[in-house]
Amino acid sequence: MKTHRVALIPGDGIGRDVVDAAWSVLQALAARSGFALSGTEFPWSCAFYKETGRMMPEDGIETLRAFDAILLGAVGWPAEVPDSVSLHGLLLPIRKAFVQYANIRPHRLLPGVQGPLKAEGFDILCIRENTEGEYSGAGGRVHQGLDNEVAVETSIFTRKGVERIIRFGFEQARSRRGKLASVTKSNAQKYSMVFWDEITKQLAAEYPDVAVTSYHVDALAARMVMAPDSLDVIVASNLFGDILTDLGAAIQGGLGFAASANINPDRSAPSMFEPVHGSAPDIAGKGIANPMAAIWSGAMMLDHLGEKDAAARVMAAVSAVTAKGIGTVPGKDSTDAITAAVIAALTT
Ligand code: GGG
Repeated sequence: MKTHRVALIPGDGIGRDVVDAAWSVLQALAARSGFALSGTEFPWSCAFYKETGRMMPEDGIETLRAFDAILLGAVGWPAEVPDSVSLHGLLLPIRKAFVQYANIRPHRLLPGVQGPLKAEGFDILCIRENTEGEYSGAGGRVHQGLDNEVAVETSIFTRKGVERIIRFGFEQARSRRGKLASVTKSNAQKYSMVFWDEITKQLAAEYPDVAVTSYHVDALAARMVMAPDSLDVIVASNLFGDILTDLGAAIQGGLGFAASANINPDRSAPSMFEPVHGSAPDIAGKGIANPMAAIWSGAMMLDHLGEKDAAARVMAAVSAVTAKGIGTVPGKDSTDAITAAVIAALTT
């Protein structure tokens, strides 16, 4: 029987609750399917940072390389550890080291979930560039604490990085409804974003079957609210993708439903699966975190591992549960109750 080796990083806050939930759903499914999942847990988190001064050990990346996939909960919190430390000490190095350049974030309304808009057919796939751009970590500060203090943060856009993510967007659009929205702010940012627009145009010639439109990010955000049905696949830079997918999450009923996959399309290293949400300190430990985003991320992991039927079964179970109104209203059902309902739905 095939065994998939998964590194589990619950992280901080509700990360623990939602990874436990997703893992029990995946295990329940594996037991009924023809594969096994072995999980190895790593305590890398802000608590780990407080003990060791690092978000993960020096050889953390090499340790993870041995796995088929990574399932991560959330990072950030408690507040003594700056958010920039948790992000730049764990999440971003994993995405960069394993060339997980495509962050795939599906936004659609699950049955029974009431989003804030009347957008019943809402179904957008956001492809976020995940290894460079505005989150490159290049910059510095001088004259700290003085009146003339300066902070500089440089966005890095490479031809290789931009080409591969836009190409990925075209491929996704081709496999869906054939529409691609390429997002920039090239009227204001005249180097990197103009470069992005140029590459979009160049690649468009290779995809005559895909209708591509370049949008400014502000106009695209408005379109997501006013005319969501006009959109199919969105491809955006690291920062713009991060922001637009919180908007997408809101439209799909909240961050509790927003799943994501950090994919290494070449499969030269493990990919990582994580809910879009953060550690949600306000509800941490209360047992009411919505595990749907983590369970959906787990389904994306199964799909990536080649267990396509199993992935579809997880999503069918999730849909059956939300269709009954379970897990659709924040805080109404406990994490455990939602998880148990999804597991029960796997067998029916
Ligand atoms: N689920 C992972 C997590 O904690 N996300 C919070 C966050 O701020 N992520 C930023 C990013 O995805 O780049």
